[in-house]
Amino acid sequence: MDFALTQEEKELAERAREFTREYITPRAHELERRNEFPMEVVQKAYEVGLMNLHIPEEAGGPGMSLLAETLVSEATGYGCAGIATSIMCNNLAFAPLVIAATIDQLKEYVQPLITGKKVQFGAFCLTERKAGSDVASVATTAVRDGDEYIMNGVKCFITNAPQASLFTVFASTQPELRHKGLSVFMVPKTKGVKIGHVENKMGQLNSVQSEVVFKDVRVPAECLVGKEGEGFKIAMMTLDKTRAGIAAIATGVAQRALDEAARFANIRHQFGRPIGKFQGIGFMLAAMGARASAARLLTRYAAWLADHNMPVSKHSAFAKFFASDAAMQNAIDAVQIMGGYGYLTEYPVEKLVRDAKLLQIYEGTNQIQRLVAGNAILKESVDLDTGFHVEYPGRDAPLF
Ligand code: COS
Repeated sequence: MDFALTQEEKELAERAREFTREYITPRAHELERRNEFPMEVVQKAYEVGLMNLHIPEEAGGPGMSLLAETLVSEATGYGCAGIATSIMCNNLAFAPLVIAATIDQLKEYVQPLITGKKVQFGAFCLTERKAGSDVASVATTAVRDGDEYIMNGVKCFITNAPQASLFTVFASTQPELRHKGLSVFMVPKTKGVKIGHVENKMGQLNSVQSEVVFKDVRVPAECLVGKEGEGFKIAMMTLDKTRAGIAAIATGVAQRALDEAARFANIRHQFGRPIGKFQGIGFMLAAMGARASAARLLTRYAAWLADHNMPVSKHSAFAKFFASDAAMQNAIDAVQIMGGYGYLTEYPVEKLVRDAKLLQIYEGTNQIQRLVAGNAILKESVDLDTGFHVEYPGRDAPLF
């Protein structure tokens, strides 16, 4: 595998890093204290071309790769995981549409949102109070009525919902069929769509999550994406791709924790020398560096597999759980290395701990990722007599 980035990817990554240095890192703490959606920063990210990268050219987007998106998410995640989530969330909202909508649907419903002067938002509405990990338990319904569907239900923990003008909603068209009865709809903000309770969180305060209430919403039948009953598979195919984006934000957090800890370990003197010169600290820095690098490699490999239309479930699960665990561990280690200073809110690392925790939870808990990866490994298991894979989904996929 060639690890070199293309010229376009290098330029994009540099633009994202510059943007982060100028607009995110210096303001992340101050914005966090306001505890509101960081609209000016996200608007700027939109203006400099860091959003909606995967929308195909035929629908007005740049048609870039998943790898390109991960470069932006790592760079912005380095500055602030919450702001990175706010910037990245359109990727999640629009991914099911890029996967399963027709070009005409994309042109009509997505293109106007990504080509204006003002940034606009989509929101991915899957989770409900009683349907988190267990997607098949979605209770929101969409009942066909002539050339419309009538939608009822309540979604929760929906990122960017208060800002959104288009909702990608997973609803049951045949509840008795459980996962085979789920369908996906594009729902513009219209009569009957209301924002409910806005969540108060421990971290990622620069991103906003809320309930979305659908009460007798009349959704035109043309807003059904794919066919009735395809919603569960579309959700899984979406998450297979977007989890690399979370892994990328996590890589940014893991790297930031390392950089802050290393800087401190160089300048903080105790017992007549920089504390980094003590093996106890040096070994911690080494492990933190290895974690950040491994997280980056797993993330880019997952994105590369998806970009080459190869099976990606297992590797996006690896990337998501490994990178977010790395972010969490590195953040905790950075606080430890910085001692009392690490625990103070005027230093950046306590925020990394609070932000990293959510990375282990959203877009599928790390336990769900291990379940997905474990199941994939069982399916690929090798017949010890012949040496052939029993059921290997990607014979052409290069081994990592
Ligand atoms: N791509 C395509 N199809 C997939 C798939 C994938 N990655 N994963 C599963 N499917 C298909 C299966 O092949 C199966 O198809 P059939 O019914 O035709 O046989 C169907 O989907 C059901 O699969 P499975 O039995 O594995 O589903 P489970 O209900 O056991 O759930 C998990 C599987 C737990 C992995 C899934 O529900 C999940 O990812 N949950 C986490 C959801 C999540 O991330 N929530 C966070 C909120 S989103 S921000």
